[in-house]
Amino acid sequence: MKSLRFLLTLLCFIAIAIPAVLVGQEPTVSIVPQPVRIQYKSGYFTFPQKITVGGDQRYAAQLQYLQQTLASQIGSEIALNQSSPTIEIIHQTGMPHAEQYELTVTDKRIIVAASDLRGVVNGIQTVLQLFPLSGQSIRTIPQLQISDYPRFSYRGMHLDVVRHMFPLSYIKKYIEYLSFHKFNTFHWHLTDDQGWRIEMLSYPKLNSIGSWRDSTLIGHFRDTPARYEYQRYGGYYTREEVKEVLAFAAVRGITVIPEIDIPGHSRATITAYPELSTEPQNAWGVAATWGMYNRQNNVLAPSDASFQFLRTVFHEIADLFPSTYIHLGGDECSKMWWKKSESTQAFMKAKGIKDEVALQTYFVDQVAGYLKEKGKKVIGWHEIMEGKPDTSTIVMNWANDEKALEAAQKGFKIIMTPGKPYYFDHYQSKDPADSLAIHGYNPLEAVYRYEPLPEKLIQKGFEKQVLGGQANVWTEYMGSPTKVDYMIFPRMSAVSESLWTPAGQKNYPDFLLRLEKTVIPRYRYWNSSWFTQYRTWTMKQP
Ligand code: TNX
Repeated sequence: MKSLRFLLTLLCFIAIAIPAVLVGQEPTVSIVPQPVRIQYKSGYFTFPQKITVGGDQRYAAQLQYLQQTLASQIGSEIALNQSSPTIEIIHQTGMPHAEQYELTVTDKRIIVAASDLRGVVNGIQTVLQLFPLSGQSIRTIPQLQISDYPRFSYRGMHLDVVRHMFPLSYIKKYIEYLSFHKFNTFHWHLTDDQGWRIEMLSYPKLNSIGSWRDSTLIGHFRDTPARYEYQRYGGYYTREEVKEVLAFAAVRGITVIPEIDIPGHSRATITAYPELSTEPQNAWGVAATWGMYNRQNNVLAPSDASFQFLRTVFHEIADLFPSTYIHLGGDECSKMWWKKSESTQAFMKAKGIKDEVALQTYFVDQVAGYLKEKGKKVIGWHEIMEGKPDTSTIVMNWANDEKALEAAQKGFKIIMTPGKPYYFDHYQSKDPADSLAIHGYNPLEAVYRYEPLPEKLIQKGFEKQVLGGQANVWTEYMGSPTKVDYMIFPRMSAVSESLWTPAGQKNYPDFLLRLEKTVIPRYRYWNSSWFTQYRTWTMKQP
């Protein structure tokens, strides 16, 4: 029996090693995002009968994560073994980069060394990519040494759970996607015109009224006449569910940044509490359609009631989420409501606020102050710099490089989330039969080739102000997890490499090979869908 097993192992080894030798290639590993440095050694690590994991107890939760994830991935049990584990996690101080890990594969062992939790998680993700998925017959890993750390400190993915809401299990799955790709931030867009998606203790009507809409637009926003599905739609994540997500994310090194979008995108809020609106007499209703300037709208009125509301709500959010940064939206706030509201104009006059743009800044400043009381800081969409908010605020730029330059010149730190090409609600093909999307064309190649640090900023010495980037997933046209998967994959894999790998080491053809070898099988393993025609739809398409 033993000799048969030996013979089988030998045959497997030959099957893998010989083809590489015949074509004169060293065996290589295929990792996304591409690590900073991989040094190959001669020889292999051959999987033992029983793989065990162990290591530094300050990373006990990550060890358990590795144990469980690897066990289900390879389809056999993995035990904890503190004395001589096959895969060991070591705490090693003095690594020069945050989130760095060093991974060593010898003939008998795999060692991950890191000096912080995210470094450990990043190392674990590389280990998971070195191992086969159940059903694959690989039994060896080349001996090697990987030294790896991120190019940018902020690497995020956003998800709008308002236009469509997704089950808690999918929120966790999404966070798993992020961790796998070595992102470190999940931006959770929790409120908007079409609903309020987080349980609030202080203002319960945000949930009993604001979380539900009577109907939902069918088809594209531009279609006339507009058609609706007349069915109550909505819901919200309870505080217990949010805590579950936060715990799940923490193990995986992911910070969750909640977004409460103010002072625009407030239809759900003013439906629940009309007294916060500039037109309280109006029966607003939670929005059933998309877009903002025409078919729906309204904003918060500046009043004692509104500021009391904002202080209480942001305090409640700040108490629930451990993240230092809280996102207050600030995008697309139509000024027309403030212009035509007598009480707003009176408020502005009393406070010496010169115009509606300054009023928007006033809102941002007030909320920043409330968050400061809780030791928190602000992120907002780039419209918040229409005025002059405090420069400890981070600007999330969804426009172009010019806007990034403006933000840098005003002294802000910036996260790059340009609509082109980091909006995944845009099409990834020009096939008229492709599944409905908002507009635009952001094919995989454009996403991969995009450089998150604009040349203009480098020339002016502002490169340190760009913290990183993020892709945004607005879900007007994504009604299910399957559709979200289809829109994010494989583009999310491309973003991960742009935010992690040194710019000079990016290589699109090589990325495609690694994608196909390592990542697409993972989508399949996750039972996730993805856009398959990415080799056809390139940047050259007219
Ligand atoms: C603009 S970008 C929005 C969202 C929409 C998105 C559609 C931004 C900060 N706000 O409310 O969903 O366009 O692409």
